[in-house]
Amino acid sequence: MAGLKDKLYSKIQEWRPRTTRLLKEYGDVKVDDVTISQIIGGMRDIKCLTTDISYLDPMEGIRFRGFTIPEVLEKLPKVPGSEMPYVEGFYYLLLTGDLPTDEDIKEVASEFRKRQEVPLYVIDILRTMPRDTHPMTMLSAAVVAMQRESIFARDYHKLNKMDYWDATYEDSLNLLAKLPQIAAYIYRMKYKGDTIIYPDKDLDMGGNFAHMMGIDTPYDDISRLYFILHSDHESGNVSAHTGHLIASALSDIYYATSGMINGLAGPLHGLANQEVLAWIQDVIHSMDGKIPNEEEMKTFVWNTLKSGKVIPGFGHAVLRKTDPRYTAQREFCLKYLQGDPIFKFVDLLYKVVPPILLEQGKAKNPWPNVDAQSGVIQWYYGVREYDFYTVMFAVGRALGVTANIIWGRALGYPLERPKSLTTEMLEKAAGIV
Ligand code: CMX
Repeated sequence: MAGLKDKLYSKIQEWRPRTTRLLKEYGDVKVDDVTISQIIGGMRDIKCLTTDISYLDPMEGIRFRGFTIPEVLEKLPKVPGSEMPYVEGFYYLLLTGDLPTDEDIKEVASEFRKRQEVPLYVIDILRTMPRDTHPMTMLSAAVVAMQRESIFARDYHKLNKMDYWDATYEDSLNLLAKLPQIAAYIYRMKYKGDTIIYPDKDLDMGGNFAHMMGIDTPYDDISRLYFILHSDHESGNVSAHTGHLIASALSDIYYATSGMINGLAGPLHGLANQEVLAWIQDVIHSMDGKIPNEEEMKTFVWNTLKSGKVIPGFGHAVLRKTDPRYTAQREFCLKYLQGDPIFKFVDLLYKVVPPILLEQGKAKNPWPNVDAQSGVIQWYYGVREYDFYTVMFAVGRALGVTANIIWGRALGYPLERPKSLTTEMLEKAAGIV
């Protein structure tokens, strides 16, 4: 058994009694009340999921295994000559809760390298799809097509429940190793005249992705940062929760990840990063290429709101302050993108949008989220096909979703099955019928 898997197994064994004890001895302890507005309103804030991979505080933002984003970026070992950590080391942290050594990272990188060859039939499927198919549809189709590779599905009838996590771990590593290549393949096939760049087995995950995209440094660091920042945001968001829900039926990692990708593809979730750039381009287009000044920008924001649309990249279901994933990317922009017109535009939005959302009085959180800033960096480094942005979000999100599913299986989380009530039952509960 390899080092990471050994370590993971010993962590699982340590953890299992905690979950068992909570369930057996304290199963009746009440954690939350549920109101009608929560039932009708998308289950906001109901405390009914558990994960140890990440925790989202409304004011502080995300912590991965207890570490804030600045801590993760500072403490994880860096790729030599780069400012950003290895994605491989970050995955080690998500899985085990421990910071990896250089040796640990080498081992994860070598596992990914061994497993990175994409089956030819996946390429055939992608090539058969009409080229104007959305890249998220292509990614989702590629992932679900690989379901036949699932070790968990193949061995399910032979497996002991206590060992489900092991086959799920194998499936996860097999899938994660291939995702950057599938994503870059979609990009080069769809937008770069089919000029495919094959992987360089000597590079780390982020470096290899940049290489296969055909974009020079510091795009390798951007890719590392991007995959890390987008990896996990607790379990309740649409993509993470979809992955968890599908996996709870003991569907394998391929089914769960494909479903996760479909949830991420919605404009209120991951697709917002594409929407931000599309919205900015619309504004610039309607100004004949000129960047609007502050007053003009305010008018555009109000016009968008008055037309009944949301301002993409702003607001959040949990956060109540500026998203630290936004801040981490903004810091990168301040260093590398000073003077870039689109960055100036986004910066102006940061100034203009929150007071307008506050004045409008609807959004509970007027501050920017991760999607407000990520497209700008991609645009600057030449990825101007903004419908591709969510694909990179999905590659990152797969790190968190798979880590959660492996742990869910290890701790024996059951089928998810909340209870529904009828409208009349709610009216009765409210005492109005
Ligand atoms: N622009 C305009 N109105 C907004 C808004 C925004 N950016 N954010 C919230 N609102 C509105 C909501 O549409 C809602 O209006 P109605 O009462 O008319 O339905 C009201 O304010 C209250 O919403 P909320 O409780 O503050 O926010 P939700 O939890 O319902 O939704 C989110 C959260 C992210 C979907 C919402 O803020 C939004 O639509 N933002 C823009 C899209 C976006 O950037 N999504 C990406 C989020 C990060 C990610 O998942 O990738």
